[in-house]
Amino acid sequence: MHRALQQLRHREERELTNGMKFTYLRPERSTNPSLLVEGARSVIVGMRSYAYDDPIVVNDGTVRARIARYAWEDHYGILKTSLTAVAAQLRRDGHRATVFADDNSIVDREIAWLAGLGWYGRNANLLVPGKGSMFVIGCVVTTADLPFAEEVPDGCGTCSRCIPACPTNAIVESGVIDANRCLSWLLQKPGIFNAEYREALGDRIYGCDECQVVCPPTKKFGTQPAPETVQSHVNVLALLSLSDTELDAACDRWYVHDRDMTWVRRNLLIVLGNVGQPSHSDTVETLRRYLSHERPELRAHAVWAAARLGLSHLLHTDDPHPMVVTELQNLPPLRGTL
Ligand code: B12
Ligand code: SF4
Ligand code: SF4
Repeated sequence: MHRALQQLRHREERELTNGMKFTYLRPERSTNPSLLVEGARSVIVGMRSYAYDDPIVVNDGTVRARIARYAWEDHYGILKTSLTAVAAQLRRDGHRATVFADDNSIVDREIAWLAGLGWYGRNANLLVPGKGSMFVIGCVVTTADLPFAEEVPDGCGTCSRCIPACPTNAIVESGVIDANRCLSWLLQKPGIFNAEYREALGDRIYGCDECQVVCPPTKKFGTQPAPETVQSHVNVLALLSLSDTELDAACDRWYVHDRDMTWVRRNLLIVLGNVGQPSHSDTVETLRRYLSHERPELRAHAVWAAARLGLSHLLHTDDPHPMVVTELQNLPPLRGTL
């Protein structure tokens, strides 16, 4: 995994990581499976498809926010259960075996690439030939001696559709994402959401699928009907009215920094500014509440949302907090689609 280690360091040097920790926290460890399991000889990689068709969503006038497909259900949990069965069998056969899936212990795509499961797309995702990239990845690191896999050749060819399709131009080179711009990271990063990318966020509340939904090999293959239990959208105003405990339970599958619900509320306020309706009394009441919220980060994003919806008369122009003052001095233009 020498290439992955080099890339992790290189991206830090180029300031493309924007505070991400994940596999960047301990690069030597996340690129060396033998540090995870003593005497490791092989890694078995498993992938689970999340390429569901769009579920039917009835337009009942509620303000909805979109969840990226990988989070429509607990794909990691399901994958881990399967890999745990593989690990249990390896242990019965006398080997050591430990399961890892999206837990930052190992660079999952690189291990899947080494296992011959796919190629790296220009959108940085690992694509399975004939099935595309909508897969989550997990693995079992084991002391069992298993045969080497063969490398899958590049399948992008002359295509480069994902690059201009990214709403924030975050694909800065083939296979390289700038986390300063990637909406998927900006939604997870704590603090003020960079104003430059708030409009581009649209109605996304968790993750972003744009560079995958335009990808011909991903679009063309591998779709399957979504089970009725998946959650593809959330109700913005309903979530904004919940207590922290209720909101935490409503988004328990999402990665939220320190489980601090401020960041989920912040994202919901931006979506409200992007797709909410100023004529709805619920929208006005919600913004009123957040413009007086005790957290200045939330007052700041409520200022942005209210101004974008043409509700500037709600603003407290005398709010002294520097975060809010900055927003008041840089109000966005009225949303074009009102
Ligand atoms: C940090 C992280 C993120 C960050 C940064 C993503 C990034 N591309 O760097 C953020 C939060 C933005 C993110 C977003 C997403 N992520 Co993410 N993320 C991770 C995490 C935790 C670590 C990734 C990592 O270590 N990157 C390090 C860099 C160095 O690796 P890389 O970007 O893949 O770089 C490789 C290529 O550049 C390649 N390469 C080198 N030279 C060249 C040259 C060419 C020409 C090419 C094409 C490639 C290439 O080699 C590098 C590695 O050696 C992993 C889980 C894990 N533990 O690994 C999940 C993971 C990568 N994410 C995943 C998913 C599903 C997503 C999203 C689709 C979720 C969403 N819908 O929003 C998006 C996709 C964004 C994108 N286009 O990459 C899956 C990917 C599955 C797959 N099929 O590829 C993973 C593996 C989680 C999992 N276990 O399933 N993610
Ligand atoms: S996930 Fe979205 S923002 Fe990030 S690179 Fe892909 S299209 Fe761009
Ligand atoms: S859109 Fe084209 S270039 Fe981008 S990952 Fe898919 S096949 Fe590769």
